[in-house]
Amino acid sequence: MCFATAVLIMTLFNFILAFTHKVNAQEFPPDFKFGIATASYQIEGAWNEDGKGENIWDHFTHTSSDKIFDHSNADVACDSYHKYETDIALLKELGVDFYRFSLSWPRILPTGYVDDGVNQAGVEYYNNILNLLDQNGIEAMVTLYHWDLPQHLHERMGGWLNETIVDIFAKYADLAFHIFGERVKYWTTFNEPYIFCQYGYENGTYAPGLASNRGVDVYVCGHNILKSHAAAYDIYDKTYRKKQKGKISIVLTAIWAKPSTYTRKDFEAAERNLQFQFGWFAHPIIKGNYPQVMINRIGERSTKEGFKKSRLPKFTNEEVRQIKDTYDFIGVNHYTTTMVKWMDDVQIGEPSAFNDLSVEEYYKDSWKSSGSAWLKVVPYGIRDMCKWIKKNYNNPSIIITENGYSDPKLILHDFNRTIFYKEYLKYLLQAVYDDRVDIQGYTVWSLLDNFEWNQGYSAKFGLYAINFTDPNRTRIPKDSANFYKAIVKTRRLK
Ligand code: GBH
Repeated sequence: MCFATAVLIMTLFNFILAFTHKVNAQEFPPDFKFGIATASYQIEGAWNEDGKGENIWDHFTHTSSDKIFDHSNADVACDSYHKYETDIALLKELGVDFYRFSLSWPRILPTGYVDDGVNQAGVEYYNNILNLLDQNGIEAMVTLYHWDLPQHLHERMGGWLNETIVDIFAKYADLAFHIFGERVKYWTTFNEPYIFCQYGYENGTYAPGLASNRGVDVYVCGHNILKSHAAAYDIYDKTYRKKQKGKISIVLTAIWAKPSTYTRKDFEAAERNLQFQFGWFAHPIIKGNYPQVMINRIGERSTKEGFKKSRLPKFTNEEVRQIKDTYDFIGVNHYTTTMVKWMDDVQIGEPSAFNDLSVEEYYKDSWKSSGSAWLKVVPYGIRDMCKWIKKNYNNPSIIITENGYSDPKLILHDFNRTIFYKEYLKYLLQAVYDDRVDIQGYTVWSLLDNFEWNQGYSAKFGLYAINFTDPNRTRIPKDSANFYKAIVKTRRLK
């Protein structure tokens, strides 16, 4: 064989190699899991049926409907309390490996306290769901707390602002593990504490609507959440893990922060933004304490403001030991990206979490919008976020526990959503193959159009549409449902 032919063959060979690599890179790893998510308050309805206690969102929507965009509430919502069989049939249709849903604490414990008695009808409801999932070969990923605190706890003892909630939550978690744990593969304690502490106790835009003690309560909330998480993890670890063989962790807000320019200052601002957001919870759980930048900045500002102690509470050494390493994976909710720009520290005056952070945030004009002002379509953000977590937090196992796109109205031919998923998954695969991030699964938010918190029913995230004036709450598949179904089935993007 002459030299030229050999070169030609080699080139061809290399080309084929590169090509098959590209093709394989479209394929999800063999043990990668696909799921879809909901949350109790957003879908269940039946807000006062069969002994369920009131939760802070029932109370908030009933008393402050002006804070909800369309003045709506989730009294009926998707009526999933009565239609769970239909919902599970949809999961079966999609072919997902797991279903992520949350337990309504006051449906199980009307006052929040185990000692006040268990509501058997509530237990039955979740038993039915878990049994049906099991019969259909769908794994359960269960969130203990997706924002619907028993109203009684809020009124009687101050909810997340009172340290004694740690023990109250631990008892609820223990009960849930005991009753449901045999059928639960993944537990998560809290969904996005960054959001509910900030919106519930600093801005007041979410239940319980407090905004009277800015820069203080928000951190107390976070502190008690971290201790409650650790207590629940410890109980699972000591009493249930061996027998039930599940995994347990927490779900964190992960909005990617891109520096405005490639200057040291903007990099520092973007990094600080991530530390005040993701690091606030990830740092204690993975490394044992709050990010140093939070400790320093909140400490310094507190002193200047005349506080005797930092507004950011301190963990004792014992607490640091208890909180460190309380994760079997990290749950990552990723939707979007913000641009972050350095700015001079806000002058000392009224304390606030915003002032503690002191960065400027904006969206790029070129980013496509969705039905939610905060949700811009920035597909590469999911890859950069995962890479950042790998680098900063010892390469943890990651499960994307939420990712999704909203339409402003009922759209069945939801082309934008399909493109959204296609693009985000493309970058997720790059994180898996090119950056070697340990991503074990992916979860679509959400199964159904549902009650989108302060946006009411005006933002629609579902793969299945619901017309909320239809008393039957009929579920109608969107094009994106077929799209996701194909991905789950073929385990590949193209
Ligand atoms: C998730 O939070 C939640 O876990 C889930 O329940 C929710 O349905 C889903 O996202 C979609 O939003 O009112 O303009 O100030 C994601 C983070 C935090 C994004 C609150 C919207 C309110 C923006 N969300 N934020 S605004």
